[in-house]
Amino acid sequence: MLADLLEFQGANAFKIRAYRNGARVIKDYPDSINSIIEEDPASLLSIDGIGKGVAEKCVVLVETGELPQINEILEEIPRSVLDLLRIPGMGPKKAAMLYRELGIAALDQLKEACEAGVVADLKGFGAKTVESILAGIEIADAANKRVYWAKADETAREILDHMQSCGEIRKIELAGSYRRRRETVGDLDILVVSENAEAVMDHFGAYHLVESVIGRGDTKMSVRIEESLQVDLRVVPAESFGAALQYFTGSKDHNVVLRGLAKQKGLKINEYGVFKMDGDKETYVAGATEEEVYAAMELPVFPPELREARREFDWAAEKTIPDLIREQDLVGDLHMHTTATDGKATLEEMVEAAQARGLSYIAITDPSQRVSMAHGLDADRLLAQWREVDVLNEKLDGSFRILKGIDCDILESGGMDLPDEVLSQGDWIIASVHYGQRQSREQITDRIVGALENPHVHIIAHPTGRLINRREAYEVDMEAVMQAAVENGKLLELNANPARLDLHDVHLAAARKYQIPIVISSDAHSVDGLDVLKYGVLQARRGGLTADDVANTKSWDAIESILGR
Ligand code: DGT
Ligand code: CA
Ligand code: CA
Repeated sequence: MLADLLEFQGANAFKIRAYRNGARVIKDYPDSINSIIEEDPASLLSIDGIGKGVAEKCVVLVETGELPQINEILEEIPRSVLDLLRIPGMGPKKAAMLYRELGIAALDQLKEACEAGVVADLKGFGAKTVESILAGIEIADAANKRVYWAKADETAREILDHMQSCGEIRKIELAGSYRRRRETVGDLDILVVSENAEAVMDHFGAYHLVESVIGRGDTKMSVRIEESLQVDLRVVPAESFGAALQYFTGSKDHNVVLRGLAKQKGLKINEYGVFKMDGDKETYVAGATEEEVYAAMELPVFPPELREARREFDWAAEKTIPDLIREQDLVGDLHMHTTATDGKATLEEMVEAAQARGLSYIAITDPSQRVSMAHGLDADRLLAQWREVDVLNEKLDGSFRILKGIDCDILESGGMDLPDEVLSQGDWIIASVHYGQRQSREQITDRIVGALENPHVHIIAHPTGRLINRREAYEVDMEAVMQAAVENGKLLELNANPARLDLHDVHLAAARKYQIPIVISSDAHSVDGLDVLKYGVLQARRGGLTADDVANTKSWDAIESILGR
């Protein structure tokens, strides 16, 4: 990155080449630069292709996590110019020209300029170049995006499936943010134990979705697969497998804390193992399994979802690591649409599908009239649907329960989209913000708090309104919302849709502290839509929630008593 920025600025060509070579050497070097620097920074110089300047910068970077020189350059030019360099065929020189001549510093500006025809007039650009830039922007855009965990999971399973047919693999495991169940994944990290790394890497490269091989060394290989997801594969020795799994699962912050704790104990921990330090002498004490690695540190094996250096080390010290909720704990689903509005399945079909999935109750919650795009329900249509529900419940005769619900819009001006005397006849009233998302923090907070104070409302759905990779959350004072939920005995939703997962982990942890019951909901718009509940459970685990913290692990009767009925 430094090399690119320097070239962008027009610095000395030798200097640029030194940094670029250095970066490549480090990337391909079999040992991690971190551990080399930890042991003996001077030995960096013995690596071919690394000179004094590069070595010094490596030490600063590893020790402080940043480079002053990069920070200085970034004060002069916006960081977004680096996105331009992700366009295939766009080098720093061309990017610099776009920046100097046209003030273009970001992908969307470049796209506009190309479409307006001003780029084609630049020296050395022309119509053909513009065409390939436009195609390249699409690719760069996609590469910028982290993929939804659900999507990464599909890919991960397919790759594992493919790798099963390689006879040379003794162990295989996915690490990284994928294993921590983060809502989005930057790249996949696979670890393998094998006596034959070459065969494993050949097999990996032969996977049919591999678009290109980014790099291949003796034990490490990176590929790009369809739609730009990168997958890193590392072959590690059996005695280091647990240490590598721990290290590459991360998070980085979790590992930083862990290394500090190791030092205090006279130990060293890295991707090869846990070592007892005695002066210069180090003795391997653990590394084959993750259990053994954490045990050597006198720590429990943290569920990967908790490894973000938030509360997990405190919990370990207090022996209060929460017993995290599991998918099979959920017994009901309290948010879904039907063909009455924009859903694809009828009320009956949703009931059958929920029964087939082992649930014992659902709430039918089509959107209210203000949500005109979804053909939302007015009072008459809603009451008609609720009569249908009564009839169906009669037929089900207690074997399954359908709750009369609605996802009622919280109006832009505040207040609910349907009158109280209608809402009071329902079993389960959701309130949520669909419009006016650009209002001030104060306005939106007031609207939501107002809904929580309405005696007929039970829960706020997708409380921050974010759509991952597509739309930022609206401005809202979540603490005020949580306080209002506590004061009024209301619940909050964790929407399990992979694009929402809202509330997020930090909010969920806060809700747990406030003892606000969370409901994990599918917000299904079809029968298949019910299957997303599992992603909500993973997000709940990241927030440290137990089954007891989540209302729809309990019977409907128990939820009624939470609601004070
Ligand atoms: P991602 O891929 O951006 O969604 O996030 P991760 O967490 O999978 O990050 P990634 O793929 O860069 O690296 C995987 C893990 O390897 C990371 O969680 C922790 C570990 N790791 C990588 N680089 C470093 C590092 O420089 N220092 C430390 N302590 N750990 C690192
Ligand atoms: Ca990763
Ligand atoms: Ca990686």
